[in-house]
Amino acid sequence: MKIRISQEVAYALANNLPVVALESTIIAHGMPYPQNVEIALKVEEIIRTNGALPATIAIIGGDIVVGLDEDEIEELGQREGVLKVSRRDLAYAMATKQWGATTVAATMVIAAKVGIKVFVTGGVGGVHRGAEDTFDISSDLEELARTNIAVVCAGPKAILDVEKTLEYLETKGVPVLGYKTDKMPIFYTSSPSLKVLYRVDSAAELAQIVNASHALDLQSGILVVNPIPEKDALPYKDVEKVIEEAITEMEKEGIRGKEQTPYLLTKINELTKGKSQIANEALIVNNAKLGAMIAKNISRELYED
Ligand code: PSU
Ligand code: MN
Repeated sequence: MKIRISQEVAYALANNLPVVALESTIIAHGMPYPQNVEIALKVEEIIRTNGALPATIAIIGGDIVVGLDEDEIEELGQREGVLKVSRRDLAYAMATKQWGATTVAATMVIAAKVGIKVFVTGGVGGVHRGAEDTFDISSDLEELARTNIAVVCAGPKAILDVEKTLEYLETKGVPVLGYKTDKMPIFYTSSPSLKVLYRVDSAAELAQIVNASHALDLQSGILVVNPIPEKDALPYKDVEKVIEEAITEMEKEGIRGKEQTPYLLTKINELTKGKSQIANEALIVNNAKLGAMIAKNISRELYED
């Protein structure tokens, strides 16, 4: 039972070079094979070409691995029975020597432990629609409240109750920073009515905010929301209709708990005839670029100070 950090990531961390953490639930449970592996590798490459080092995080035979290699990503993408690991599942997955794909929450825990300050994903979990009855609130939100790392995403997933998600983040003291936008991005699209907390127009400024948060030892995270590029976005009304249909189906089938998010993402992909998957790919690539730029600016400041 151990944490294995790849050689290049360990070197980069020891020398304050820019590193960007990546989650693995999106690989094992969020996208179909083989697109999941293609996208995971593409995202890594984009982070490299933008001057940072990617560190995909997962659990392999009980070991926490920071910086999966290509073969490991490939296996994670097609292996059966990979556990979806959030914070609560970490110790169990390690002790029972499982393969586990880490959610945003679990990836934040590990990334922060090894000293990574920037983490890129597609969309974060949040307060589910109907949470007033089900209490279904992703532990991603709780993790943002307790772990200091900047999470770059395209907003909360559109399947959620975004307004309640923002209220929750406000209560927990988590800033929601819009990259070059005032409007709240919600994954495949933007909210017509909800706003971000602050608009920030450069990666350099985002890096300063991350550094200030560490200087203060705030012990809570930062959510950077980066809108999907306009050309790849799906219209809000269409997305809403499809989501409502998918949720109705999910309720009919009695899907609950941690299965809900993977179920909905797959269903929406079916209902949009693959368009949501294409949007998902576009937004994560876009987030990877921004994450690398922020990480680079963080290292630069550390050197100059
Ligand atoms: N966004 C995606 N695909 C995903 C997820 C988010 O496009 O697979 C995953 C993330 O790993 C996130 C998790 O942490 O879904 C949230 O699951 P839940 O709602 O059960 O907490
Ligand atoms: Mn849940």
